[in-house]
Amino acid sequence: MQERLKELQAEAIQKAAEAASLKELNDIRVAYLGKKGPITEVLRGMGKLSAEERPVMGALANEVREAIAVKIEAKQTELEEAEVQAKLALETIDVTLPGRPVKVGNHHPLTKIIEEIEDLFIGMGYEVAEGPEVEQDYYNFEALNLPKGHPARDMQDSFYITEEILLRTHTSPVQARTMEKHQGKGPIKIICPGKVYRRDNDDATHSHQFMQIEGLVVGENIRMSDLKGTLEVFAKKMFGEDREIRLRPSFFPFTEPSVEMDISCKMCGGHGCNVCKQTGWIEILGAGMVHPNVLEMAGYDPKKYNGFAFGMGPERIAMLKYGIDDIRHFYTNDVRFLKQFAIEE
Ligand code: FA5
Repeated sequence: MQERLKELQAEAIQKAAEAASLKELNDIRVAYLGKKGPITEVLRGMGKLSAEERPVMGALANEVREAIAVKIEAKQTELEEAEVQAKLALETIDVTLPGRPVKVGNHHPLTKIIEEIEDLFIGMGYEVAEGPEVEQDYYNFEALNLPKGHPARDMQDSFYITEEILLRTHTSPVQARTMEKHQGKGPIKIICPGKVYRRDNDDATHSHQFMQIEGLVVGENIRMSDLKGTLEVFAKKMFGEDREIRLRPSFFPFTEPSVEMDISCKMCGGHGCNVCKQTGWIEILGAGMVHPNVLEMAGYDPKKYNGFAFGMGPERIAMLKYGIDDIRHFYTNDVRFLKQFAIEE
């Protein structure tokens, strides 16, 4: 029995030393030290021994168990350490390798153009004002000299929510709101960028939802020449000195006199194409001197104050500036289109 125990000890220690993995080592532990293991088996036979031999054998069995357990434990520490080292070796980072480029987004071309226009006007002393997209009929039309039933309301086909509430068809209601806030006193110089909505059929230059930037100047002795000069500075800065600009007489109920400004079409060099509808020109804004009725409704005395206003479409400006042939590109979010505007950031 003594010999058998010694044999088992040597065998277990040998196997533990050769174990190549923690799993293998655990199997050895279970095999030799477990309840169904050979040492337990040997101990079961102790009943046949004499009273003197029994404690001696018991002590030896415990020694053997202890020796095997110590060896297994030492091997376990060794294997665990080796496992950590192997993992570390696998995770070694070579800091000299070139990094993988991170995909970075860029500003939407419309955001860029709107910020550029804002910066230009801020540089001329304007402030940026905003108003709600879901607007009252009063501010969108009535306060702009367009009473209910006025035929000129048909110029802007509207999305009504209730009889009195609609999605604003232009940014001009911000004019009316700002003037009302000033309670008829003092000068105003604002630009108002924002989204507007119309029941227009989508085509190369029309969208049912688009952006506008409104401008409003109110003060004393403001003249049509101030408006013309401002628009010229804007157009030359935006499109370059060489692009042609024209002002055409027009009609808006909230301005008198009214004009529209066109820029020569970049796509066809003025010869005519589907972007300019074969005219060689693209209309980018409407403008005029603020109608006395509009000033009066907002609390300004039209005998003392006057002003000018304009409203432009940044999509069309971006199309002209970047040579984009269809307004729908701005809203279909094709990354191949959007990425082209990353270069200039
Ligand atoms: C207006 O909306 C007036 N509120 C502008 C104005 C303001 C005039 C202040 C006088 C004083 P109009 O409907 O022409 O005007 O639109 C102005 C600009 O918005 C147009 O020149 C064009 O650039 C753009 N625009 C109009 N409809 C669309 C559309 N469906 N899709 C894209 N851009 C459009």
